[in-house]
Amino acid sequence: MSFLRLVISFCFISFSASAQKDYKLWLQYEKKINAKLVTNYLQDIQGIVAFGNSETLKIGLNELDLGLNNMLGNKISMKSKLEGDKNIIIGSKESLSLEIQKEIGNIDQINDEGFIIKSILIKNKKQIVITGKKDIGVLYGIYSFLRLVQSDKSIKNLNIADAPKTNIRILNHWDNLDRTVERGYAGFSLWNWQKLPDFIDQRYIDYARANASIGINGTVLTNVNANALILTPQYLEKVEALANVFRPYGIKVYLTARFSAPIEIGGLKTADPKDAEVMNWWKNKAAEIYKRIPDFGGFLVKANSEGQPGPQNYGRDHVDGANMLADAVAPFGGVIMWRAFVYSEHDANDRAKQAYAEFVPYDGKFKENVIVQVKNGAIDFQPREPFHPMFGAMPKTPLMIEFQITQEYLGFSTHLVFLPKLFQEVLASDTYQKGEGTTVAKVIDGTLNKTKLTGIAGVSNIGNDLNWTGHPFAQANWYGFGRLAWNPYLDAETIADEWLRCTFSNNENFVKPVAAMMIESREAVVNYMTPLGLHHIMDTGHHYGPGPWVSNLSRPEWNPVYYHKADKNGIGFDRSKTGTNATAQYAPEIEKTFDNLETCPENELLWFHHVSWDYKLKNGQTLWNGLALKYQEGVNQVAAMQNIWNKTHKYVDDERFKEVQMLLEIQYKEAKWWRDACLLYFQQYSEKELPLGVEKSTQSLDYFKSLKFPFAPGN
Ligand code: GCV
Repeated sequence: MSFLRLVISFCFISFSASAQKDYKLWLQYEKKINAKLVTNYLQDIQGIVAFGNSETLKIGLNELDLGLNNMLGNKISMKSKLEGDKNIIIGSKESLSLEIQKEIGNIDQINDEGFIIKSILIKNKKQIVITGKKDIGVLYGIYSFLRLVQSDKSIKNLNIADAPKTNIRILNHWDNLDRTVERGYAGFSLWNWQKLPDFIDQRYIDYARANASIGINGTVLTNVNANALILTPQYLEKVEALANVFRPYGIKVYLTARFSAPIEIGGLKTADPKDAEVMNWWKNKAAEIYKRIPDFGGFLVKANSEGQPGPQNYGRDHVDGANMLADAVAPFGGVIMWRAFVYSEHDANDRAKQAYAEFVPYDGKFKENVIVQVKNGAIDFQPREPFHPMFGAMPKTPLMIEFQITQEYLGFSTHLVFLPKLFQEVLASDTYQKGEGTTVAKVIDGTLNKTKLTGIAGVSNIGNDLNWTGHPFAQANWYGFGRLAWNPYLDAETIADEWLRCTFSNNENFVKPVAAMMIESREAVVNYMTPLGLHHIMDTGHHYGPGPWVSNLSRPEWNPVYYHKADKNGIGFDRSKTGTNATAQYAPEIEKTFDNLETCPENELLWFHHVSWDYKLKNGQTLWNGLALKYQEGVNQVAAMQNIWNKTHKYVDDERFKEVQMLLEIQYKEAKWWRDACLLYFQQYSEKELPLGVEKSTQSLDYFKSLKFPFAPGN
């Protein structure tokens, strides 16, 4: 072999080894080199015995085999019978012997997707049983067990019963049929429509596996800005192929329904939901889909929002539209997820108030297989938003929350921002719907209003990039979303700890500081982009980088100036009683807190109030100084993140270490860009000097205004 070829092949080998790590997500199953640990595990496991032979169980069995033998060094054998001692027994409860069933205890403490992992004695021999009511529960139990081993947790005397708290735990892909992804920053869509249905990309299987490992059980394959073609036989055949891949992993396929599809692909003259032909068209379409995909989940619909067609085009309302579709899928057990993301160019009202104003009067009017999908906040996936007031106001309607995992407004896949911190903040917010402690989590998991249909949706950050999500740490947002959809009461710290151990290393010297860095990263992005309740001041269209000066867009509420309202007197959007009175959409306890300048949480101050530049913050600083210092704090936080990461090289493979290092360098530069551009712009109104400790910009405001990003991704 020539020297050059040797070098090339060496580079290729080292690239692929590292790239594989990037690709393997949190399912690394690294070999455990700590001999004591390995011995401890092997004292408890020698073999795996499976009862049952469904595809789902086979997947679980293979996963245990792969995971344990990778981690413990090929010491675990698969057995066909329960013999010897120290086995892991897997199977649904009813497939197990009565003797084992008796040891498991009460299976009714879990639901159909739940699992029990228990150390038991059978004929005086130690066994670990992983069981559930159904095989999908067993599979979830297996992933949970493997997570314990991956993160060096003890597996002695196990007695775990766990079950998802929501029914629909779903990714929303904003993937177009040409494979571009709206707001996608990790390459193109995974769905290769041209090669489907005959070519099954290994990626589909790996995608399903990753989702199952965190309990995600649904996927909407297509963009909410929908294309009716997906409902034609040509595409449904391809959807069917994907559904077949995902089924054994417990994942149902859903599609977005373009409301005007009866016209566009059905040849009808109208899409009026009260028209008999239209109703019939959807009924037939549903029957056609269910014939191919008997467990099809249903439709997600964006109607009369941002130019999408909907029932209002025919003088009907959201209830008419949703219920008509609900009737079409009801005979097959399907669900309609109807989005409440609406605001109108014809409504001069505060955009933040419009969805509530439109939907709350419909409370109790939707059919029982409709769930209304509400974004976490009333504007649009900002670095920080107060929880959406609809969560406190529709007790008779199932509401599911929609989070955005893809970082449209949070630095794309370039910035490291750990989103479970944001998700947790919203889920833990108290709506006071039925007094203190009635949190958003309790609304959406159905415990508050005894809602049967429950769900959590996350706008996916997945694409065909080698590492799936663009930024290695954006994988943690996919992971964290799944974990919170399973259990909306989990805390971000636990999730960061789990993810780091499974993805990188169990070494405490790595996990502790890096987990702290992840936790801090959310507040950092708020500080350097939109501190103190500022929002939607990103540049136009693509939403990357600052654009507080933008004021020339056709719809007022698309302009950042609409949101920050900076002038000589101060800054912020007055949504209190003296302003748009959006505060009145919250329960009285919350309304009072937000409405009063003195009690409004400072991190949401400028969301609810127009505040004078000289207003005194709790720390004694004037608003102007406080704002400037927050921007600087954001920059300093990113510098601190860099310091932490730079010390991790010995725990992380070269490639991922360098990827993150480079990305953090960009993030640092861009945090300064945000600080400088925003402060120079707002300074025109405050007419005040920067306080001590805030660095001065080396560029002019005109320079920042001149920056253009014509080919920004995801737009
Ligand atoms: C899919 C925001 C985004 C749009 C997105 C929309 C929505 O406006 O910028 O890209 O459209 O939200 O959630 O429907």
